[in-house]
Amino acid sequence: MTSSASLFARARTRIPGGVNSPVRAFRGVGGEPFFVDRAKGSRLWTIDGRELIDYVGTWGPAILGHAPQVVIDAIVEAAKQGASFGVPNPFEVEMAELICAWVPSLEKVRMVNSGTEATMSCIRLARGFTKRDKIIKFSGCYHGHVDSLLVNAGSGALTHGCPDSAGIPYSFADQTVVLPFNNIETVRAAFQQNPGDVAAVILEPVPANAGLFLPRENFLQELRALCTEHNTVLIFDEVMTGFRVARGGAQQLYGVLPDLTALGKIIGGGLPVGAFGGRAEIMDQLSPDGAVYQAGTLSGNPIAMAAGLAQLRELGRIDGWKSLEESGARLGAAIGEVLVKQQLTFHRIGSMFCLFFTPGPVFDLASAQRSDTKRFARFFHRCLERGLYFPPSQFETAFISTAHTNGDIEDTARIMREALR
Ligand code: KE4
Repeated sequence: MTSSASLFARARTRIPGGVNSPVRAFRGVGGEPFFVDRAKGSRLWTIDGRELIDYVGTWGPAILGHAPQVVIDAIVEAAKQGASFGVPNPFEVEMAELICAWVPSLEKVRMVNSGTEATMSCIRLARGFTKRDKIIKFSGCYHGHVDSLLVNAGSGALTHGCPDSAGIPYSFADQTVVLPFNNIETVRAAFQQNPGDVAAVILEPVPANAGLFLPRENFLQELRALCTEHNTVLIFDEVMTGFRVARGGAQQLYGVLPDLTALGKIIGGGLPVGAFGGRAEIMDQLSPDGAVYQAGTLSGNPIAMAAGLAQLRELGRIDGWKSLEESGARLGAAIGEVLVKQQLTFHRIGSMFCLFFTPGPVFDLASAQRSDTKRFARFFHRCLERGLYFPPSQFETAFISTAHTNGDIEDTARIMREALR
């Protein structure tokens, strides 16, 4: 009988760490990962026969829950026409038109195959457009495994205690200025110290890879003003928040328009998709019209486009953001009392939430790192034993889907209270 344990032993023989992405290895919470047999709606079933209420949602894409019928049907229909063409296909045009219609700052967009490719392309494009080299990012923000951005990163890089990854030439890291999030004075100073040299400022408008914390009042607005003043490209990494916190993402919610936006996760309906877009004046610098090269064999893949279109259209049809906010508020209310008693910090925006094991306040990486990660690990495993699957790290964010029922939310709150005893 195949078990998660036997599969993981085999995996470790042929896959580094036994996983294809580090955070899945449970290093932040101890123990070994389980293997999934199948998933539907708010549920995962492990190959060991366990049923779990899932709050990882494949790290964001499963906003309608797992295997929504509209997405499965779209994948099957598209696959019958062919898996990949390397030739323009109609789905690419429909996806570009939908994304530009929904995301306020996007005049043009290009499809890629991951969030990492999206942010990497934004950086190169900003440097090509401005003919400058320096990049400003914020500690704790994670933008995928891009060489110039894996500097004081969040997510797995943080959990594994190697914020500055091996293999990154100092000359790359040297071009990246890392500042504390929510501190506009340090940004102002960085511009003064690098006059006319900053190509871009990149950030998660709502950082969710060091746990979840929110931009302080006017922080995003002041960043926007500084970038405009210095002719620097403002890049919002909305790989996580795009189509999640609002139809138009965080830029719609906060009313701040970046020059470029990186997208991913939800737009693939579970298939590998990323995208980046923004002002036409900048996007038109891309090959074949412009001098900034960027390419991809599977970019705009028809099956991935069909899946993403089906997911986004369904999300719009049901106004998913309204029910996601209601579910998130219901969960927050149901656990509010125990959080106060135990002096824990619960952050939520729409259907994204994080429970920090610290009294708080949490507003940047340093304050997030005051969390008691051992207490988090104990909480994580107590929840898992009781059928709840949260992200296996204090420095990640949980996701509610439209498939999570009121019953799921009530069960979740009950189990969380038990696990916190
Ligand atoms: P991908 O290359 O993993 O598709 O996207 C990278 C990325 C970029 N920007 C933001 C804001 C992101 O959150 C991510 C990826 N998020 C992590 C979860 N924190 C993906 C999970 C993983 O690395 O396995």
